[in-house]
Amino acid sequence: MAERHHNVDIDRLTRHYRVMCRIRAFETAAEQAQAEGKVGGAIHLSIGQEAIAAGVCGNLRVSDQITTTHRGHGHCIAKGTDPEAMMLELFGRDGGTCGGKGGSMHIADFSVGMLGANGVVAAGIPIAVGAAHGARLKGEDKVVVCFFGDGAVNRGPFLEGLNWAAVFDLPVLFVCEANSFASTTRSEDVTAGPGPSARAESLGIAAFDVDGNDIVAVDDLAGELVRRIRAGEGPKFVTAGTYRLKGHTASDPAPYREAAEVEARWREDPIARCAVLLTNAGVPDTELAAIRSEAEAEMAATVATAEAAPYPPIAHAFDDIQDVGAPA
Ligand SMILES: Cc1ncc(C[n+]2csc(CCOP(=O)(O)OP(=O)(O)O)c2C)c(N)n1
Repeated sequence: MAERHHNVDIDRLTRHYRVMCRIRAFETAAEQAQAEGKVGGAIHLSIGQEAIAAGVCGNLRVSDQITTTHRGHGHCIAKGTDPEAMMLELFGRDGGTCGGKGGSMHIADFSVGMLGANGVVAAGIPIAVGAAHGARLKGEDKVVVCFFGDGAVNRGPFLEGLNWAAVFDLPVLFVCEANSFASTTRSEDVTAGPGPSARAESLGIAAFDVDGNDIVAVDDLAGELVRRIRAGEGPKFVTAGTYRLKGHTASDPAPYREAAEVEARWREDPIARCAVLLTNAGVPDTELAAIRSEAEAEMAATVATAEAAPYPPIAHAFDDIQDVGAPA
């Protein structure tokens, strides 16, 4: 496979490779655990989209913040959330990121600036903008990254959030993961006009398109935009082209698309492309294989821990729940 990058920073790219392999291994382990009936509820896999999470979050500080979606495992791991706490959460066990009461779509870890996954499409957008506005009011030096899918651009909060960020010049990087699908629908069939970036530009937000399966391109662009946002240039927008290699949920066989299409897109697997770059730069295959097997062992251990862990104590069932009072 021909790759166009030659001046590779091997250490940096190896770090990205490791992050991507850890995301892939976590999701493969979670997929397997769900197939075995060990994980309840829907899980949405970001397999094939790992370069966006790794390339963007690799440019953030722990004090920076992100919001993500129902398809958020990769963003959590790339931002530094502990995969063991995530797996405990998927299994509904004590010690999970939300005490085992939230599941895959509600993983949150404020300790590393992960403000939350969100099952409501586009709902993370105003949360990210609000976090950025809060940081501005408190005088904090913080960049907030908002990840969402190409289906989210057709919901109202997209317009509201982008408009607010532009009006107040807030430090937000919007990252649209254009994986070609919104559930069982092709995004292009339900999206008017030239696409997500044009919508951002119509509000005066500088927007950039990038190959989201090219880790070096994502890293370079995110690095530049995070620097510019931190320097006070206001919000920026990225449309990262990618492809959802798995079904909408882990249990969706995706009969609405041809197997040949999916097979062709597997040839653009961002992890395999990254491995080619590292190999061409002289990194031995044994080193890459070791990174992959370490990631697999790490995630297998999280499954073992989760299976053995207790469920949350019944006494905590009503903890962390908003008390809105009894109905009148
Ligand atoms: C407000 C709202 N409408 C509909 C749904 C059902 N739903 C869940 S995921 C999804 C598709 C989202 O597509 P996209 O934003 O592109 O993200 P992707 O799943 O591709 O990562 C839909 C319609 C929802 N969760 N929330």
